[in-house]
Amino acid sequence: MMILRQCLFAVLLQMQFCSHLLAATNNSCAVYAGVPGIPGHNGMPGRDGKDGAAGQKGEKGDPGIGAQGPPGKMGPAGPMGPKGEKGNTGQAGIGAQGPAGKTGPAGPIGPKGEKGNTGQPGSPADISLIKSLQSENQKLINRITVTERALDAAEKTIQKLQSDDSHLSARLNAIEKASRFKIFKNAGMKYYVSLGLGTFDQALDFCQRNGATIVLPTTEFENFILKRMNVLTDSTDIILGTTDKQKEGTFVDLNNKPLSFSKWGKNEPNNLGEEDCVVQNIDGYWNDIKCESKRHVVCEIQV
Ligand code: MFB
Ligand code: CA
Repeated sequence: MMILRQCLFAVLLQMQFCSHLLAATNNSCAVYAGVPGIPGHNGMPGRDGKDGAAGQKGEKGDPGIGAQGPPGKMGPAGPMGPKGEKGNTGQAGIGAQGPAGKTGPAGPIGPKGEKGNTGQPGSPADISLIKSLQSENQKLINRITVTERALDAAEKTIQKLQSDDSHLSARLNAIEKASRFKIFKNAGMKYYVSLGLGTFDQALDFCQRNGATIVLPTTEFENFILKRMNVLTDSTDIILGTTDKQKEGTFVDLNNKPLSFSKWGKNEPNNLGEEDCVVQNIDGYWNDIKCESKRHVVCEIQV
């Protein structure tokens, strides 16, 4: 550092000297070149210069020798090779003893044996004992036969009683249901119960809620019993369980089956002003009426 200062100082002095000289020149005296100074020390390294322009492409290098790469993937199986030569015949094997064979068929009947010796003489046969045993045996056979017939009859009786029991239970159940109503009548295997006035739809709902359905006579007898009930209920009409809502003029029961019985009044059904429901008049004949009309509701309970 010290040297640097000294150099700088020398330079400055020189510069000052020169400037005086120059000034003097202008004032007209001759000046000669001085003795060159001592070369200075190298200056500080300059800043890095900008990268130079890219050089020309170099010569191609010799091929490198890289590390051996990993083994490649297993290639696909090659085609089936040609069939090999036939092998030599092996040594004759000695297999384990096989399972016992099946029992063979029966052999032919052997020759007749020699006649046996004569047996000891038996005791004299007790004919009466044999007859008595035979009689007892027959009696037992007869009793067994009678017992079997009795069993068959008992079975049939039991089945009948069971059947009657189920019918009686059903009847009792029906009577219990029917007896909830102020008026009920027995019509063979049905009970008719009176419920008061309502429209067809109300009749459908009332009856179903009581485990029954709207009354529909299927015979003259049932129609007659219902007519008798009509009189009892001082009603003029009883709603029946049939309509032709689905197809005009085709009356079906509540299971959509065609009617097996009907008793239309004169000129009925006449669909007067769209009549799709049916009532039994007090005279027992049927008439189609409007379904929203209110008439007497009677349900039938099937036994
Ligand atoms: C008609 C009948 C109709 C109405 C009307 C009052 O018979 O067909 O259903 O009941 O009377 C005349
Ligand atoms: Ca009518």
